Amino acid sequence: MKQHKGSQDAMGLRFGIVVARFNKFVTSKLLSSCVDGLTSHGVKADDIEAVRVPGAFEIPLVARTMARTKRFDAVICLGAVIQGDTPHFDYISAEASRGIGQAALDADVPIIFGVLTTHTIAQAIERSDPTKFNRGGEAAKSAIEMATVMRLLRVGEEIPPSAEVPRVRKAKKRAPRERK
Ligand code: INI
Repeated sequence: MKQHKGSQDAMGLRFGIVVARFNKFVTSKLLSSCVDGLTSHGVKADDIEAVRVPGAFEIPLVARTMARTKRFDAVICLGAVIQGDTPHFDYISAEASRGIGQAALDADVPIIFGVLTTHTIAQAIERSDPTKFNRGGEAAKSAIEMATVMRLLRVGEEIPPSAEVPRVRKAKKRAPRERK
C-alpha cells in the first residue's frame, strides 16, 4: 500500500491568517501562538500575512479570498465564539464553521478551522493559553501538515499550489455580421 503523509517541515511555505477582533483578549493569544508555531517550524516571518476582521462571521469570505489568490499554501482562521444568553452564538459558530469548510473546497486550498467555540470565557482562556494546549499553535501544525500533504498529492499537476493565478482574458465581443 502506498501512503502519503504530511510533515512538519514548513521551510519555504507561505501562510495566510485571518483573525477576528471580537474577543480580542483570546484571539490575540491565538494569533501569537499560531505565528510562533509557524516560525518554529521554519516559516519565514515575511511568508506570513495576517488580515483582521470584525468577528468570526466575517472570517469565511476573507479566508476564501486569500486562498483564491493562490499565494498561500494554507490559510488559518482564528476566532473565539463564546456562548452567551441568546442563540446568537449558534448562528455565528455555525456560519463560521460551514463557511470556512466551504471556502476551502471552493478555493482548493487548505483552510484551517482555528476558531474556538466555547460555553464559557474560562474555557476560551484555557484553550488560548500559550503555556497549555493552545488552539493557535494547533492550527499552525494542522496548516503545515495539510500544506505539505497537498504538495505531495499535487506532484504532477500543471499548476503548483502557490503559483499565481493566471489571468483569464475576456474575449472581445465582435459586432454581429450583417446577413446578406
Ligand atoms: N463574533 C465572534 O467572533 N465571537 C463572538 O462570540 C460573537 N458574539 O458572541 O456575538 C461575535 N459576534 C460578531 C459577529 O461575528 C459579526 O462580526 C457581527 O455580527 C457583524 O457581522
